[in-house]
This record gives sequence, structure tokens and C-alpha cells, in this order.
Amino acid sequence: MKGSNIRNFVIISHIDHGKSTLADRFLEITGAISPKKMRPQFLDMMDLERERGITIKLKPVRMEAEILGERYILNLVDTPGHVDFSYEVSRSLAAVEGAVLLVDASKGIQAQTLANLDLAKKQNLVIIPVVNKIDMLQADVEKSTDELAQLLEIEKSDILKISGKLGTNVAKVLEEVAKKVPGPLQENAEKPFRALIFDSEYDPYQGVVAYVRVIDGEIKSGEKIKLFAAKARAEAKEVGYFKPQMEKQDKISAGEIGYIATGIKEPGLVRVGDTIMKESQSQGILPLPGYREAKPMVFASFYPENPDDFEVLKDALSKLKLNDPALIYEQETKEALGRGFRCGFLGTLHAEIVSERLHREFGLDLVISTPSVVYRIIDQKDKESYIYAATDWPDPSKIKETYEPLVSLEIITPVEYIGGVSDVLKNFRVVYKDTNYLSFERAILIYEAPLADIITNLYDKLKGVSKGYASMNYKVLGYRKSKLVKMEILIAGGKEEALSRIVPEERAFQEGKNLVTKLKETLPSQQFSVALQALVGGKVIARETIRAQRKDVTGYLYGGDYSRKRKLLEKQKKGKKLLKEKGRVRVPPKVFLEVFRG
Ligand SMILES: Nc1nc2c(ncn2[C@@H]2O[C@H](COP(=O)(O)OP(=O)(O)OP(=O)(O)O)[C@@H](O)[C@H]2O)c(=O)[nH]1
Ligand SMILES: [Mg+2]
Repeated sequence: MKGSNIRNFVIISHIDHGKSTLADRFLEITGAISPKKMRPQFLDMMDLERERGITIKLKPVRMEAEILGERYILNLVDTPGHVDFSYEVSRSLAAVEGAVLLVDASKGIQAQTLANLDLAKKQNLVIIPVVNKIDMLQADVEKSTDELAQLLEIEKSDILKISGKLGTNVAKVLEEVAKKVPGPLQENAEKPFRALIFDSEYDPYQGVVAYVRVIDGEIKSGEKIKLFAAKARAEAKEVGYFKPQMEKQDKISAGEIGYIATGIKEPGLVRVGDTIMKESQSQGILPLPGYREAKPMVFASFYPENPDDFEVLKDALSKLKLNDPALIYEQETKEALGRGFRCGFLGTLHAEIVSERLHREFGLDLVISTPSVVYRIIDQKDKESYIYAATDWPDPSKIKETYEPLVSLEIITPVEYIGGVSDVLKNFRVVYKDTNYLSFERAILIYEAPLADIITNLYDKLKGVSKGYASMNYKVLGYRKSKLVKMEILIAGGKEEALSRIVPEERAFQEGKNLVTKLKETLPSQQFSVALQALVGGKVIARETIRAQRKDVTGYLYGGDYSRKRKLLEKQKKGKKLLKEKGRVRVPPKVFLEVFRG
């Protein structure tokens, strides 16, 4: 039973602890990327990732290096740190044998350090603990090393101290990977071909391209394949490695990470977690374990601004899902909005990224309903139903009881910020439960909270009061009875169904006021004044007015020309009349998510 010289590993950490930067150094050391082509966070290739400075997609790359006198093939998967993209992490973990666990020495252990470590342990991965950013002025290397040693129950001397930015000790990380991460068993090369799909994307020429970890056997370009769960047959039109760009090979073999272009044009047939086999060897072959499906926490409906784009949206969602399997969607029709899709996301950043990708990659402008959690309702006839969008909220006279999802919220913070964190939480409906300590200086505060409260802007607020040190994680506990009402928004007298939301009754006034104020700030002003109203049960609970932009209409005309001026004012009047007839001000797509963020 000899292990091969292949090492498959991921880098995991809390957001921003330096995974992609460390990957840069690996790419340099191994010569995978030439110095001329290098740029910071090289593997963050999407424009959105570069603009926001965060990783959104997992990214595999194959490198080769001589380490301690031996030649190794290193298959690295860089993962995102933001909690909304944790499904990318869990899929990556199933494709590898080891994980480099990074901790930023200026921040210490944070919430997703713990969450991602848990995921890696469940997969029985070898963990290589590393304290990063030791070059920083604010770094407390000793403290971070202590915390990590305690957490993993290991000696402090087993923890590497590096600077991914400067390259300090980075080569040692690769040595540890070579020494400690087991190589895939060579005997698997003799078995019938099996590969796990851990990601995919759509290519207009190649069809669906499956990202795979080959478990057994090998496959060559041109061979016939079978997808186990989908029961689909196809041909491996091309196979190859990620360098990190796709590079064609004659074959890919047991233990390796690579891709198989399937030529399949129907996106739904290729699912992550499915097993690819060879058609000629599929008799009696068992599928690989696959993944748990992602469990969406937040729902929002997407409607094309132009109803004619419905089919484009449908096609776009199916292609995007290949590359973002945490996204789920289902067709729906609403009287006020037309045909669209109810979409499920892992969090609000995920919702935002999906809408942005639909816009950038598929040219779609969308009306997006206010993201919402799933509510449970018992009606007067004792019938239970689940509500995914405020638009589906029944008439109050039909409702007997309302319930909302409750979570256990864990906030990790240095003790000096406990006061600030508590102040922030006063504005949220949380109940304090317990405090644990990671070390003398760092506490884990545990609360119970409604999911709806924590998915909006709690995270940003915590960051704000703690200089970025506090972090949070949550687990859904179940449903809790709660008095909830539907709030509706009228813009210039017209109901804007997509902006309706469910709010706790005791907070309706405050929420109404916040919402119309936010709308006033974000809606572009019109040539006429626009009334903004929030209603609960048909009663106005808050109002604001966006003043007309009257001056602007004629402002650019110099003095005298009265007739032209009059014409413009006439036009303005017409606008007002049109508005009265249509009863609608156009809400630009961006406003929906901006208003939600609060
Ligand atoms: N001083 C210093 N800064 C670093 C180091 N490593 C990373 N950074 C900085 O930390 C920030 C985040 O780095 P990334 O490599 O994008 O972090 P990441 O873990 O990949 O982030 P996500 O993928 O979004 O979770 C960037 O501004 C980096 O320049 C380091 O060793 N020293
Ligand atoms: Mg990254």
C-alpha cells in the first residue's frame, strides 16, 4: 500500500486571514506562474472577487515542486472564508487529504476558523496549523500560537509562523504538506474509474465542464462516461489539469484533481457530488458518498425588469447554479411582479453576489424582493404553512399563530470589546445564554436570536464596534412563536410589492421609519415630488417625501428663452400625469438590496 507523490490540500481560515496571498507564494515558489504574470491574490480571478477583495469561488491549481529532494505534484484548492460561501469550502474538503489552517496573528482565532476546522475534521483531513501575517505591527504571534495550540491540543512548536505577504517560512508550509499529508493510494490506479464532481461550469463549446477529484482508475479524452445519479451518458470530450487555467492532457488518473469536459448542454444533468464512471466499467460500481445539499437560509424572488427576459433568466440561473451549487431556485408567478423565481441563498451576501453575477455575466436587470427567512404560519383552521416571501403573507384575519426561525448565535470577541458588542446587540432581539473563553483575552458569547435579525447588518455592526476583531457564526435551532406583521411600501401611492417585508409587531414603527428614510436616500429623485409610505394592516405608520427636482428641468437654460422653459415645465407636468396614471416610480435594481442592507 504505497502512497503516491501527489499531495491534495486546501487552505482554510476565517475571511481575510491570507489564504489567497499564501497561495500566491506557492504559485511563485513552484514556478506555476511566472513573475511577470503574478498579481496579488492571483487565484481571485472573477472581477467581483477583485473588486471586493474577497474570494467567492473555490479555485483548484496544480503545481509541481521538488521538496526535500523529492518531486511532488501539489494540488491546491484555495477556498473562500466568508460564511456565505461555506458550501464551497465543504465541497473542496471532500477532494483532498489535508488542510492548511491559517490564523491571522493580528486577529487570532475567529468564528470561521472554528467552523471550517470542524468541517475539515469531519472529513478526517490532516491539519497543518499555521499562524500568518507575522510581519504585521499589530501581530501577536505568541497569543495566536497559544490559542491555536490549545484548540488543536498540540505543542506550540508544531505550529508554523509565516508571512504569506513577505514569503517568510512559506517553503516550510510546503515541506509540512509533503511530509504530513498522505498521498493517495497507488493501488487505486488499478481500479475501475470513479471521479467525484466537486464543482462545474458552463462553456459554450465544451458544454458542462466538471471539476473532479479522480478517486480510482484513469480516463482519457474521447472515452464514454456515465453520470451516476443523473443516469446521463456522455463523452469525455477533453480532460486536463488546472494550471490554474484549464490545460488539456491525454488522461487524468487516480489521486489527481482535474476537469472533464462533458459536451453536455443541459446544465441540470451535471450535479456536484455525483460520481462520474466509465460507461464500459460502470457495471456494479458503487457511487462515491457525495455531499449534503446546501441548506438555504435566506429567500428572495428575482423577476426580470423586462418581462420578455424571463427565459433568459431561467437559462442564466441554470448555468449559474453549475458554478454556484448553493443557489437553489424555483419558478413562481406573482400578480404584481409577473413571472420570476424564488431563490434560496446561504446568506444576504450570497444573494447580492448572485444578483450581481446575473447582471454582469448574463446582462440581466432584476427586480429583487426583500430577502426573507422562512416563516411558519398556523391559520384559523389549524393548517400549517411556510411563507418564503412577504408577498405570500396571508390576510391577518386568517392567521392564528406566526413563527420564525431561531438560531444559536456565537460571537467571538476580545474581552475589551464585550461592552461594545453588548451595546450593538441591544438593538437586536437576542437573548443572552452563556460565555465561554478561548483564552484569557478572548470570549465566545452565546445568544439565542431570530435568524431574521442576524442576517441583515449585525455582522457589519459587530465589526464596527470591535475594530474588526469580533466575528460571528450561527446554527439554526428551530421555530419560535413570534408576533409578526406584514409591512407594505407605497411609492407615490403605488404599492411596491417587492419591498414588502415581514417585521416583528413591536418593531413595526421603527422598521417603517428606517425603511422610508433609507428609500429617500437611495431612490433617485424624480421631476416631481414622491411620497414614500410604510403601511401595516392598511394604516400608514411612517412617511417621507422626496422633493421634486424642479429646478434641474430648466436649470441649464440661460435666462430669457421663455417658450423653451415652458415646454420643459409642460414635460414635467406630463411626467406627473403619467405617474398618476401608471402609479409607479421605477425602482432601480440596486436599490432593492441597498435598502435591505439598512
Ligand atoms: N501584512 C500582511 N498582510 C497580509 C498577509 N497575508 C495576507 N495579507 C493581507 O490580508 C488581506 C486579505 O488577504 P487574502 O489573501 O485576500 O485573504 P483570504 O484569506 O484569501 O480572504 P478570503 O478568501 O476572502 O477569505 C489582503 O489585504 C492581504 O494583502 C501577510 O502575511 N502579512
Ligand atoms: Mg481568498
